[in-house]
Amino acid sequence: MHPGHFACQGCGAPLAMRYVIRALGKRTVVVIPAGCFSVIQSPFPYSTMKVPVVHCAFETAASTASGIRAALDMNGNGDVHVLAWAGDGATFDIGLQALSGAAERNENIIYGCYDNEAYMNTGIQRSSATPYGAWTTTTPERQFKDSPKKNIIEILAGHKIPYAATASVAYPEDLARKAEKARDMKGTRFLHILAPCPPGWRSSTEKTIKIARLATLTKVFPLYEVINGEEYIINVQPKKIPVSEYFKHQMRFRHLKEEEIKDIQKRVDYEWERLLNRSMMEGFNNK
Ligand SMILES: Cc1ncc(C[n+]2csc(CCOP(=O)(O)OP(=O)(O)O)c2C)c(N)n1
Ligand code: SF4
Repeated sequence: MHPGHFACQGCGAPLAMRYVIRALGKRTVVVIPAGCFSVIQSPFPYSTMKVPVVHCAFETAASTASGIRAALDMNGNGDVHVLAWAGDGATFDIGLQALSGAAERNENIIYGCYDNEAYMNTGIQRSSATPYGAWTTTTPERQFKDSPKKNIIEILAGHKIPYAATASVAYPEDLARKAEKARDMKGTRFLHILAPCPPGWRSSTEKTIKIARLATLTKVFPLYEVINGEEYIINVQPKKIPVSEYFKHQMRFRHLKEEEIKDIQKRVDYEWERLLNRSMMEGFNNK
């Protein structure tokens, strides 16, 4: 990426892109649906990317990427990577059908979702990636989001794609390694990258990395890989830090009462145990 992009200060999304695009290299086409990254990348005729970019309709990141893949293959450009790069709204909600179709066909594309846990570009509306308990402009305080964050990795793992992984801008070496691993595989590869958004999370711009790191250390956003939908590998061991430590830096959780935080802690601990159990099982193909 060139300097001079249009992200807000402290935005996690361009950081995530820098690590991924560096790993993929210049022979890459990037597909961007509507969302903050359409703006971050910059308006036509300017571009902060040093590779070709195709802007597409909100719900079509995976289908556009599939089409570009087919065209490149027909023209003998099989070595060019195709990266779909979408927010959580475009991935978890409105583009899920196209993504599921591409994953089921095992299209030879890399799909990166920078997850800022809401529709940020249109003013912080709730998405299905918004965590339980969070404030958004469509979930006012005391009517906070009362359903859990959709588990997108489980959904992708259910398609038995070769590679699905979570990553975070707070762990750049891990993120770069996962992007390189995805680069060197074929088929549908999915990267789910936590990318904090200071205006949407109501956090200080300088705390982006600290908050993202706390998400992993508190087990709220574990870092792991799923190979062929079966083999689970945990990459970072969390610490015994309560979720309240993660919440306290973000005003979007400030209305939560002690009891509510206790319930969230129980859920987070349960999900972690479940993930741990899965990581102890051997993949079906390894047996
Ligand atoms: C079909 C359709 N519905 C709504 C919009 C308006 N819209 C543009 S960007 C956006 C939000 C995108 O959210 P997300 O995918 O989470 O990305 P972020 O803005 O958070 O980066 C919306 C609702 C649109 N462009 N197309
Ligand atoms: S609103 Fe959030 S996601 Fe969008 S550019 Fe600003 S910090 Fe980044």
